[in-house]
Amino acid sequence: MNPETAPETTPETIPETTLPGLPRADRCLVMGVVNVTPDSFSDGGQWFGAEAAVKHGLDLVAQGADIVDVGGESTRPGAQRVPEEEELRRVGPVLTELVRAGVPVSIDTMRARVAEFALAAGAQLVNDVSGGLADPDMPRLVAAAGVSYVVVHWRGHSRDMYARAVYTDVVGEVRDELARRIEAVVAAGVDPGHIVVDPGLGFGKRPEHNWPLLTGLADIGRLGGRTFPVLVGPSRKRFLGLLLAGPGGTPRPFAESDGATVAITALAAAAGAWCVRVHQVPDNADAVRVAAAWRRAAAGRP
Ligand code: PMM
Repeated sequence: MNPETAPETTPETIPETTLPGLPRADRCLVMGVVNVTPDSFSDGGQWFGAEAAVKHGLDLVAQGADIVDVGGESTRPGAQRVPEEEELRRVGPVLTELVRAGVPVSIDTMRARVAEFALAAGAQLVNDVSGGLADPDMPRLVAAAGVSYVVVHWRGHSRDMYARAVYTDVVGEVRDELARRIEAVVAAGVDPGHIVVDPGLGFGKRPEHNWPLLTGLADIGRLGGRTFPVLVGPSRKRFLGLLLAGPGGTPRPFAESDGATVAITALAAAAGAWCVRVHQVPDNADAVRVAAAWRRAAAGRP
C-alpha cells in the first residue's frame, strides 16, 4: 500500500458531509436505482419505458430514497456498450420529469455528453462508474458545472472486466488507484470537496474481492491526507447471490438477495458510509436509521 494513501484515522472520525445540491448527511443516505435499460444486472427491463421509469423513481422517493440514480446503460458483466444517442433517448425524459417533480437526481453515466444533458435538465450528481476513465471530457465537464461527482474504482469496460480482476492486496490497490483518479480529476479542476468515492463492487472484482472492500470501507475514503464521503453499491450483485446459493450451488436470483443487501447497508452505514445505492428502498431506509442510532450510541450521543 502506498504510504501516501494509508489510513490515518478511525471510523468514528468520518465527518458528516454536505455536498452541493444534495440532502445533508446526518445519517447514511439512500440512493434508489432506476435503470432505464432492457438488460441491467438486477432489474433489467422492468423500468425500460419512460413512464414506468418516472413512476418508479417517484415511488422510490415516497418509500424513503434521498436521491434517485437514473442510468441508461447496463454495466452487467459482459455487457456491450449502447450508442450514446440511445443512452440519451432512454434517460432524457426520465431525468426531466423527475427533476420537474423536485427529486434530487443523479445521472449514472460514463459519457460527458449524457452528463451534460442531465446537468442541464437539473441533475445534482454525476455518478461515473469509470471514475473519469471512460470519457476524458467528463472531469472537465463536472468541474465546470461545480456539481458533486462519484468517482468509482474501475479497470475497464464490462465486456471483459473479469480479465482485469487480479489483485494481491485488493483494498490497497483499489485505494491507490482511486487516489490516482482523484489526483487526475482534481487536476482537471474538480473541487475535492465535491468528490465521493466508491470501491466499485463487482466492477473488475470477483466475488471474493468485494468482501475485504466492504470490511475496509472506512479506509476507502481516506486518500492522500483527505477524507472523502464513500458510496457503496452492493445491491443485488452476483456475490450476494453466490453467498446465498442453494445446496446444489445454484446462485440465489438477484431480486431474492434484497435481505442480504439490507444487512450490508446496515453494516456499511454503521462503518460510516455516506450513501448506499439500492434497488429496493423501504428496508434499506430503515437500516440506515438503525445504523445512525447505532453510531450515535457508540459515540455516547443521545
Ligand atoms: N453499480 C452498478 C451501477 N452503477 N454506481 C455506483 N456508484 N456504484 C455501483 O456499485 C454501481 C453503480 C451496477 O448495478 P445495477 O446495474 O444492478 O444497477
